[in-house]
Amino acid sequence: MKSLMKPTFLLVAMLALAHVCGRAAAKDGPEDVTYRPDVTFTLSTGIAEGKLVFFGEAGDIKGQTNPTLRVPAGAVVQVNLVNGDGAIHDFAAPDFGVKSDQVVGKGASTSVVFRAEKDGDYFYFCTLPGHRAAGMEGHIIVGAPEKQAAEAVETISRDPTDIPAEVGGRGPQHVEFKLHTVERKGELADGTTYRYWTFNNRVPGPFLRLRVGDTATVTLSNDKTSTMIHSVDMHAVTGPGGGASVMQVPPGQTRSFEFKALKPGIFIYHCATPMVAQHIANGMYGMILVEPEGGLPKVDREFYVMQGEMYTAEPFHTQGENEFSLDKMLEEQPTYYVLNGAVGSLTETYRMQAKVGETVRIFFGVGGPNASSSFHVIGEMFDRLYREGDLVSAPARDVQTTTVAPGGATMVEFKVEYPGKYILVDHALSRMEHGLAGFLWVEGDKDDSIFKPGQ
Ligand SMILES: [Cu+2]
Repeated sequence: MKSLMKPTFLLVAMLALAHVCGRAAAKDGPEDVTYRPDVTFTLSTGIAEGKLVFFGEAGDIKGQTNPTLRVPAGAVVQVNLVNGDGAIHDFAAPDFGVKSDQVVGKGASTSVVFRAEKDGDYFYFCTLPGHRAAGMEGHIIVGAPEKQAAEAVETISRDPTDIPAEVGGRGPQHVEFKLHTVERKGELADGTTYRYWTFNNRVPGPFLRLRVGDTATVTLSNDKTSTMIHSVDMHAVTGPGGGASVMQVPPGQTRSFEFKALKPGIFIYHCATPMVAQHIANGMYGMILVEPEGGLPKVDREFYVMQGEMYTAEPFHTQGENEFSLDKMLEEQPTYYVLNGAVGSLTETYRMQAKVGETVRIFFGVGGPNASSSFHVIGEMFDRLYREGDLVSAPARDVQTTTVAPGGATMVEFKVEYPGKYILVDHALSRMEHGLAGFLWVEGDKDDSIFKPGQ
């Protein structure tokens, strides 16, 4: 038993030692049990949904992945770990000073014992390199901890299907876009909150849609609770600052400007108030689509996805409210990479879905502020790639991965031919461990001629 023996955990260590002796004795005779755990959990290791996980093996947690272990304060807790997959794993809960032996080989097992001294929400995980990041992590909740996450925080994530109807074949007209800048708390990751700056309460901001030749009035009202001036620079606008030169709006005020959409394309807009990178990092970006004359080709599904980076003073996935880090931003060292504003937006909060045989279109933009994306959908190719958001030239065909610059966007289309889960990634894949992923679920019949699992 490789318990990390801090003095405060002496009792725990003694219990653990007693446990080891008990186990050793059991081989030769009746087990001399010198402690009695108040609660026992059995976990096994395995793979679920493409992640490494712990499974609950018995009792209330049976069948759950990375089950939350709930124990009364003061309880003596035993955790048994069974190797279910043949790789090497262990179980650690550093807040209780415990780390198990490694379980090597399928069926190997070990156990740890500790006393859950203090109310709270703690982590357990596997300490093998990369295993925690790959999914082997769960919570130990002792007693009735202060409800850290009890305060309901409305999601900050933009629904990827929140897209206005296509323009189609209509003639030019006048349109109105209303933006409202709001600074508000949002959930950045499970149990992690952050004070975002938003257009219309969500990240990214609203998807704006018009056609070439349209004139548009853009009105921006900055909420009276804001602490900052905010503005908007639209890359679809021809004119000083993309509008930002006349749109620096103090809290509680409203400004507007009018522009004519001279060029078709899929464009980014963002706040352009100093320090601009900070306003973008905090969530102030969105997309504006200027459709070409006659509209876009017909597709069955459209999705609105934007990548951004977040810079927090605290390490990745620190519980509670996290603060912006200017140093990390200036050094371009993001703590998080996210799609649609938060970790899990497109894997848990919203479900992107299509049916076999349908054609999917993704408007993909990078708010940044700094990192380019190597956009890729695992298990698919882009049948048509409108490079750099160019909707005039013929699209590129059958492309695997495309580079999208900060302040840039692309449009991709592909038919989905086989059911399953297709993962949207930035193929700089370390970023997946910083939160970046999205799922496209495809439902329908399997076609063995396209894909067929072997034995
Ligand atoms: Cu701003």
